[in-house]
Formats: sequence, C-alpha cells, structure tokens
Amino acid sequence: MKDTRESQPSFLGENASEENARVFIIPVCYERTTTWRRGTGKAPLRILQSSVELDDIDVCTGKDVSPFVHTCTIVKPADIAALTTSLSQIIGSANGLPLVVGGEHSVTVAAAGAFSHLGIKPGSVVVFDAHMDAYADYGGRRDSHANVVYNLVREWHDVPLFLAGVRTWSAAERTFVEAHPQIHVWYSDGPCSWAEAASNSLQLLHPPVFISIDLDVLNPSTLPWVSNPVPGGLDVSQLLAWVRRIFYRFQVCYVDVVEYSPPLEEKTSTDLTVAFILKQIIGSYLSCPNFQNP
Ligand SMILES: [Mn+2]
Repeated sequence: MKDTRESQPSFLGENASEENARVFIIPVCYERTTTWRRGTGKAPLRILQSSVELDDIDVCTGKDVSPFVHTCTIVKPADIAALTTSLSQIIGSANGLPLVVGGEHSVTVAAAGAFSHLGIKPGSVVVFDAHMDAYADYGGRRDSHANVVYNLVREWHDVPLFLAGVRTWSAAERTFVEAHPQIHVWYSDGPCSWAEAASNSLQLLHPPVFISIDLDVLNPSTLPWVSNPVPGGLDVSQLLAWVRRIFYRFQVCYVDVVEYSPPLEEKTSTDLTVAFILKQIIGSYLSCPNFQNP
C-alpha cells in the first residue's frame, strides 16, 4: 500500500496495513536532555526519508520485508510521561514487533513504562551502548539519556540486563552496576571479543527479550553522528550479527534504535546506514524461527 501522508514518508516507501503488518515502526521525535551534540529529534524523519532509497530485500535471508512493515504516525511528545501514554496505546494495539526509532535514549524508559502499563514484563533486557547510562542523577535530572539503565533497573529490578559495548563510565555508575548483580556488562575494550560476549549473552537471556540499541555502540568511524560518540566499539556487521543471534534464539518483544543525530547536510550516507540497520533488524525478525508467517 502506497503511503498517502505527504509530510511523512513510510519506511521503504510502502506502508502495510495495521492488520497485515508484523512490524510497527514507531518514529519518536523526542529530544529534551541531549548534553553534547544536538539533533536526535530530527533523526526519525531523516531515516524514513532515506529508507525510501533502499531495496526491500533483507540481504541475509533474501526476504522482501516491506509487505510486513507499518510505519506509525510520528510521535512528538511533550515529555516522558506523555510518551509513555502514547506508546502504551500504540504498543497495546500493535499485533507484532514494536520498533521505536528515536530520538534520544530516554525514550527507552518511556517504552519500559508502557510495557508495565500493559502488564508485560520482559524476561531480559539487552542494551547496546558505549555508555553505562547508570546515573541516578545527571545534571539535576533523573529522566535524561544518561539515566536509562538506572531507570530500567528501577522499572524491572529482578530482570537480567545485559549491557553490551560499554567503553566509558563514571565511578558512580560503576558502583551502581556492581551493586546490581542482575546487570551483566561486556566492556568492548576488554579481553573478551564481541563474538564471545554475544555467545555469553545468549546464555544469560530469557524470553521475551527487550532490546535497546544506542547507536553510539558503533565505532564513530562507522557512525560519527551520534550525540556522544566514543572511540572504539562495534561495526555494523558485528552489531547485526549479535542482534540476529538473539532473534534466532528468543522471542523478542521490543526493539529501539536511538541517539542518531544527523548532520545539517541532508542526504548523508549515515542516514542510509541507520535505515539499513533497521531493515536488517526487521529481516532478522521476519526470518527467525519464532516468527509465524500469517
Ligand atoms: Mn550512549
């Protein structure tokens, strides 16, 4: 079905009906607490616009993903509470995988609140991030991009959380993480390779899995346009291979991709990079053994 919304393109330029869709892209233009490079609020539109240029085929499976993807109307919430309400309604009526496209990382906390509101608790959480995001208080705030893991632990205190790709942290964050044995960290500059870490993560997870991907987990040489880039980190293939392994092993209840902060120059290759990542995530979902083709 061709999309008729003039101001907002749909992912890949097609828009499956809500009835036929199995993946629901939820674009969230939310940016309130960014502390260094601004721009995440513009990311959803840039990603959707560039996605129209992509081929519809998932390269690993050969599967055409577009007939299964519905792009919801862009959400522009005033605050996290309003976003929680909106996501509760959208996720509650979506018959398939919710795929939130941010926006800053604090949208993940709103999604967690929406799941709790709907009475759904994940079996485990995976956060891909260069940072720990484990501040109780950051610049006088408790709802910022740097409080995400702290707030996820508050929301689901007994749910295992695997934090992947960390390569910078504060003493306070490290203390918080060490005080919570349900948090497992893979330090990307440590002795353990990403492939070993991915295998280890699979041993710790339980379905359904709630996945948050802060794009700063990627090496800035791959994706420099994030709010808070950190040297080192994964490349796109490594991230996607890890995510695909989770999909193949477990039911996944939620994914978000956040913190892209596009440059002012339009039509940059990184717009396509992020759209490509989304397409491959969708392909992983649609081709995994847990997916039932309608
Ligand atoms: Mn981060």
